[in-house]
Amino acid sequence: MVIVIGVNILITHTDLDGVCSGAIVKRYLKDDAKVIFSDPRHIADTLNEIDKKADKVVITDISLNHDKVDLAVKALKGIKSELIWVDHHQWDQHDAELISKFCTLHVERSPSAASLFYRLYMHDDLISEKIAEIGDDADTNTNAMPNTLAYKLGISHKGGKFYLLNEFSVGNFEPEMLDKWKVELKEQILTAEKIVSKLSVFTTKTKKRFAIVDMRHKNASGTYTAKLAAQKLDLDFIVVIYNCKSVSFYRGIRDVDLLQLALNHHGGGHKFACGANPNVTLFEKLMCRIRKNYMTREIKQIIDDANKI
Ligand SMILES: [Mn+2]
Repeated sequence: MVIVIGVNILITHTDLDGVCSGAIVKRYLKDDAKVIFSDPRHIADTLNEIDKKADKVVITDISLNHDKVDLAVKALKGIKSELIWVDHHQWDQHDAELISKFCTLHVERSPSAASLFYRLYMHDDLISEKIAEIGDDADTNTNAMPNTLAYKLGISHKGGKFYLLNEFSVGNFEPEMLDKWKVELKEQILTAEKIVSKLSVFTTKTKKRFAIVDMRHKNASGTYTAKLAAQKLDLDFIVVIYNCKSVSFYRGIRDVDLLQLALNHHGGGHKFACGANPNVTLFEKLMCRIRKNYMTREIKQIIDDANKI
């Protein structure tokens, strides 16, 4: 096991809101923090791997999967640090009550975890305000600010998350890499348009229109492609297959509550943007490697369930 040592430790989500949250936390911790990226499935393990005697530990933009609660509690019991956990996803109420016994837990509705942390701890800081604005734009998938999509692309590259978090934390919103990311973004937008032009539209039991977007082996953004599909094809929601173990659901141009579908398949998130973590057997894992569009049993089940929405 790798023990991560630091005076302060900051654990945040792997998406752009996570990067924005982390950048604000870094300012809050006066730049003195070791950064770790994690997610709801791995946070309990992450907590088990950090230095138990760090001064402060701050977690942002990460909810806790229900089946990892015991493991998380076990880790939290051993941590002697001051612990702050700020998140804007939907938590099981009982889980939240339990976890809040071991740390300062803020779970509140907010467009992004970045803006929630900003309001709670950094509301006098102008740079944090600007970072929080990017977090909101990114996590609501509005992408109306000029660089949001380019940032999203940038953090998908190796090292991109650490790089952008550090640049944001010192108030640099046009880092050197940005121009390169913008060029690549143009190509990805063309790819997304091609994918959308080939999609079929399905209709659920209650006459909701949806499409299945298979992003496996494609160089484009799933959220961007989903949004484009919704607009062009008048969709209520979109199912995006990222890989055999990760399927996400996004609201289209009307509101559909998709969270139950995610919860039924080992996932979580928000009502309008959430994800499932389907199980794969050893055989399926192998098949997913051999055949690029292989449909596992649980992914088929997810699509069946989506048809019933
Ligand atoms: Mn978020």
